[in-house]
Amino acid sequence: MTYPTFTKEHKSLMAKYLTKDIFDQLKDKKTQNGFTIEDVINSGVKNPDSGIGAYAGDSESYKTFALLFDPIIEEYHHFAQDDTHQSDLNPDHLNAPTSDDLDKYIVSTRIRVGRNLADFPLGPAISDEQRDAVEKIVSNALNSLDGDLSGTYYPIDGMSKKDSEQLIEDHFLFKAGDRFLETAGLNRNWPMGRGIYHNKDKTFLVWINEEDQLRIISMQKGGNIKEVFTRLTTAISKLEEKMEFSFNKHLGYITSCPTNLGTAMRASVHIKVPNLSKNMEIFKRITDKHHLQIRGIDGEHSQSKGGIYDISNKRRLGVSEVQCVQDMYDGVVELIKAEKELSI
Ligand code: ADP
Ligand code: CIR
Repeated sequence: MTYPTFTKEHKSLMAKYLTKDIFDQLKDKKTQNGFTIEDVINSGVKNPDSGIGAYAGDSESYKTFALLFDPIIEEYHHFAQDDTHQSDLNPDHLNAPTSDDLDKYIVSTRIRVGRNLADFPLGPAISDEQRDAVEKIVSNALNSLDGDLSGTYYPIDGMSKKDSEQLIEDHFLFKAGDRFLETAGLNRNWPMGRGIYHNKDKTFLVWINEEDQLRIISMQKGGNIKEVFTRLTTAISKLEEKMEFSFNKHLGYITSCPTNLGTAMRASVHIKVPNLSKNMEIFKRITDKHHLQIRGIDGEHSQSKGGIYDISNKRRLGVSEVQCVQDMYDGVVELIKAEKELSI
């Protein structure tokens, strides 16, 4: 492979840090799963509007291609190479009292973590057989859960179009990967090996073999953030008894996209803030202060509808899971205060 042609349209951190010199040092390297620098950067080269533009094929990619990943991780997470990751999944450490305001402005709350199995490559480098094996291991483990977490696994292959469209519209199911995931190799052999597990009330869900092998999700209507976090942490520890997740002390939980490393957690609310949406400067000032990201309500790269936004933590690495949720909670309380002031 030769050095890619970057235009001024290429805005990703990958395009910023992949100099010709770094490229030359990486171009002949390969991980044990055969992942190369060409595979790492393909999504960002083909999609100039990528923000990050790089994916890992296995945990080894983060070491083999560290000359590229380290500066990306450092800039995105403000996390230096000698820092170590902190984990805290104890809901008692979260200060998130409920209130009428939270329930009034928050339409729904969702917290997810990404996880991958220690013994398999990540999605961008996994083979069809390995992906099917992951599906089997994870769905069997899920099917043995009981109580509030007990539910059913639904493979996407064989699901009716009507059912899958309804689940996507209701924010429960993922769609086939967009052009970013497609060029990262994450849509190969779609929809085989992919599926969703959920309990009866759809408050506990696990996506299998999307961007990560597991996306463990706790969600419900309204603004009881602590209840959602507590359900999630219980589920994580039950699953940890049944499988080993890919983890290292420096980068935390290993994920295919470097933005998810560490806690791999995104804690979000769908919040109705029509006045703030007309005052983006105030909106942005508050979200920046609390390290939050604003997304549309149909997921990443989507638009807001009816003044409802998806607000979530941006920090994931070098901060604990409790801190991720605390960032979101504190920011949301301040957003609601500002929204109320603007409505007077
Ligand atoms: P991820 O959270 O896995 O990084 P997305 O941003 O694509 O990915 O969101 C996945 C789905 O979850 C989308 O359908 C999105 O609308 C839904 N979602 C995210 N946050 C919430 C929330 N607080 N309430 C309801 N649905 C949500
Ligand atoms: C980009 O670089 O913009 C896309 N590859 C998405 C990056 C954000 N990460 C993610 O959704 N996991």
